[in-house]
Amino acid sequence: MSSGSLRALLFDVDGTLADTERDGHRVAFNQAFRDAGLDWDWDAALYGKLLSVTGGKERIRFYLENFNRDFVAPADLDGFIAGLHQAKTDHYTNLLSEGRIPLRPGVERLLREARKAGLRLAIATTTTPANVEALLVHTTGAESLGWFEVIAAGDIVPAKKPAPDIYLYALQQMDLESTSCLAFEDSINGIRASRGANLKTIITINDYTREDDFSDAALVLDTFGEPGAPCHVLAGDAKALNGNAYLDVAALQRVHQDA
Ligand code: XBP
Ligand code: MG
Repeated sequence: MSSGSLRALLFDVDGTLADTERDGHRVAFNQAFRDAGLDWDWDAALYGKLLSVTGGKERIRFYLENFNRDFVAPADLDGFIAGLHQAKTDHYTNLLSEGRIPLRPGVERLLREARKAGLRLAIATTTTPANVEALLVHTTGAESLGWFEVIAAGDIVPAKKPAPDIYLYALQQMDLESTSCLAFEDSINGIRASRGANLKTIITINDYTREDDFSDAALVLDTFGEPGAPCHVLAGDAKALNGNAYLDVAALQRVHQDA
């Protein structure tokens, strides 16, 4: 099924590179609501429901339409949501600058190994570009922004995940066929997007996504794993890990080659 060798890796950000949603984005949304004098409070359980919609502005609108229908919206609803979302982005990037959200286990190791092996790297995410930059700068350092040939993020495509557009955009920018790449995702909306772009996909689950349907994934893991902090294969062929308890470039090549 794969054509030739593995050439590039395309990474989702939220939930995949870092566990950002419950203690990052959610907290920042609530801070922005309080700043605006709103009594809205998205607890961890409600936020899980709101995650069915990707994109922060889209998520606020979904909340109003489904969970807060009594709210009397201002005439300029788009402008109101955009203002709230800008405040949320400011709070979120501040949280990241305090070093509150680390990368998930094995992420930095795998990125470094992939670079050494000559694999090309890209990001394909629905989150705002400033959020991706802040996460990278405050974890792997400013220099790591340059590790990614393309950072495809936010409103750069109008249709967010589960639409495949953000992946198609990244592939087009890199002038690559989907069959020479692997995607890394953590959620049902994410894998719909990556598979919609015909990308073989490796999943790492998190608390919000462990019940999602990942039957279309090449491999489902709890984390990328580290030597000394083993990962567990939840679905797919455990032989892909070559006897290790972590994902490395050899394992990626094996997943990519498998029909
Ligand atoms: C991430 C998202 C984003 C973030 C919030 O989804 O849905 O909306 O939760 O970011 P994925 P913004 O991991 O599938 O890309 O508020 O900047 O939109
Ligand atoms: Mg995600």
